[in-house]
Amino acid sequence: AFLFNVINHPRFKSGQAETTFIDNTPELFDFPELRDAGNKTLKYIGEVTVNGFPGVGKEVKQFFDKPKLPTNLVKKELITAKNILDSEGADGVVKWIERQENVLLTDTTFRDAHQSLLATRVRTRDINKIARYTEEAIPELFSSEMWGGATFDVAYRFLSEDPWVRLRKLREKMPNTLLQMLFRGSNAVGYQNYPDNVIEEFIKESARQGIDVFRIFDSLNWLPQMEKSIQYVRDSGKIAEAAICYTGDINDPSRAKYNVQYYKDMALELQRLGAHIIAIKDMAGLLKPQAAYRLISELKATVDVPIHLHTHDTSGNGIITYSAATKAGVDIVDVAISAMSSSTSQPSISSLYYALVNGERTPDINIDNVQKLNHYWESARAFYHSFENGISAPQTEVYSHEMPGGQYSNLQQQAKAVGLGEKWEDVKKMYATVNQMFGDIVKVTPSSKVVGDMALFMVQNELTEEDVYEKGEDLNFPESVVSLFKGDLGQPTGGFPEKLKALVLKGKPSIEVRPGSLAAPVNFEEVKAELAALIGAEPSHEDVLSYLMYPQVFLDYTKMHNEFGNVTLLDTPTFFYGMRPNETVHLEIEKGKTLIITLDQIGEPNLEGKRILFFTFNGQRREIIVKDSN
Ligand code: 3PY
Ligand code: ZN
Repeated sequence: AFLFNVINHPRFKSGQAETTFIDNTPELFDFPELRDAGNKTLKYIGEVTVNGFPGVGKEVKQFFDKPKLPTNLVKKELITAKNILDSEGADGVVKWIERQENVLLTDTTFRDAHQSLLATRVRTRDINKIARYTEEAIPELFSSEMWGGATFDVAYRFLSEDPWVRLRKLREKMPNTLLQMLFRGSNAVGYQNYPDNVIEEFIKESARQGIDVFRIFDSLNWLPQMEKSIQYVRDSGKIAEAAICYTGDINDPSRAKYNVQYYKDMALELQRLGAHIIAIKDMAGLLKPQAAYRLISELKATVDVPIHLHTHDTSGNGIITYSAATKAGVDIVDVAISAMSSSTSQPSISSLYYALVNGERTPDINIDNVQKLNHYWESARAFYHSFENGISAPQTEVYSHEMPGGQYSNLQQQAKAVGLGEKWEDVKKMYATVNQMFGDIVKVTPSSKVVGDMALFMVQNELTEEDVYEKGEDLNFPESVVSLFKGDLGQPTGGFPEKLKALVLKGKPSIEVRPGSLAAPVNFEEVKAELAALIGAEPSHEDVLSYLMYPQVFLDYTKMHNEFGNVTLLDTPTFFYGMRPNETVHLEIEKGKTLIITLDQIGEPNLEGKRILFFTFNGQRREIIVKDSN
């Protein structure tokens, strides 16, 4: 209809239409769909302006710098890892990695960095804008980690955007970069176990839409939970990177459960199961420099596949750890653009470069190009200041509580929500106690969440470890704890402590087999029909997969989308903080098609607390009524 209005417009027909014709001719928007889309957008802006963004609350919108896109990047023609995958397959990439003399890099800026610093809130829009430049600036990257982990859930739940769209956009913008995702083994991108055919379909669809490297882990390092995923990735012709979660300290004799042999044995098993690459996933940042040197040396001598190291810089030791690992022969390490690095995120790409420059195995990157990307992120990060986790200095305490980088701020929020904000120090200590009570387990999503839930439960009810053993029969343990001890997340190394297990389960049955082996396969056609009935439209295959992962979250997202339209087009400050009176924002809905919105005035609330917001929308007056819930 829009195009029809354009071509039938007298000025267009007369051949006088200039390029700004659409912008300058507001009556073009005078038809139902656009008016409707416009009203939905105004409704969203009105809602956020008056009531604030959920979880952030009402905030006066600041003046933000516009993130500057890089100019004059030094371009380099080369055959990238992605080109090798496309021409020679996954085994070709493995051989390519082995031929490299310098340490290779994965850039986590688009995934783990913001998951660990900004509660995963970075929007597709801000990633998409810098994506093409990132590929141009650092074509030497092994990969860009840009999907999976918490990004999937958060996109739908808090950003009202479709994570699949993010994947497709980045695939288009970065055709020559390996795109990498974090995959929670049998938990896919969720917090529970899914039937095998859901895992298989999810991997196939992700591969089809653009994922090249799947980093697969299990939250208890239990191999049966990883085996199928590795196979499905191999079957898709993509790279299966199997991860070993790192916990404890291989150089600390009091943590003998997770000694070097433990990691070597697991690496050998993963190689046997078909891993193209083995990752050491140090999700909390516990791998100390000397331990890194030892671990990487021993692994390199044990397995034939490349080793990829992932850490978090929480303790401030990240660069030293990478430097030691590089000396020991690690093939790839995970870094982030400086402005999105350090603290609970990955170490900085630039710091690592300078730590290794003029020496051995210096990463092959153009540091000036990287600096230009950094300028963009310095400004873009400011948009998200409300989601900062408040950690601005190294925290060596992580060596005691062992909380993953991505969990810290989440658990802090959870603690506040149940009134334990003041007792945060106690919660952290209790987290370490619970870990020991559970038998010293690997703590990463979702097992880390269970440890966190139990710690909150104990602090809230003022229970010590002894109290739990004494009064356990009368205690109503959190749902997630019962589920863990039932075996729903699989089996930890050495099994569960029997005494606690009996108190938690209170006679309920438990399993020791792989939960997925008991789950009936999903009938996709049936689920599709069910979903179609719920949303009143034909869902795509990826919608069905998303609905299977997160039924309620997906339905809520659909509802939001129907109510407020496509909010992903809004600039980020407007999305989070709404508009100031007399402010004008430009909304490019398609190339060359821009909506111009001015908030003229915010009316006083009436007796029911409703305010009228007066807008000018492409030259026309619009009024939106919003209930002020403050
Ligand atoms: C996730 O599963 O989201 C993680 O980042 C684990 O470290
Ligand atoms: Zn991580």
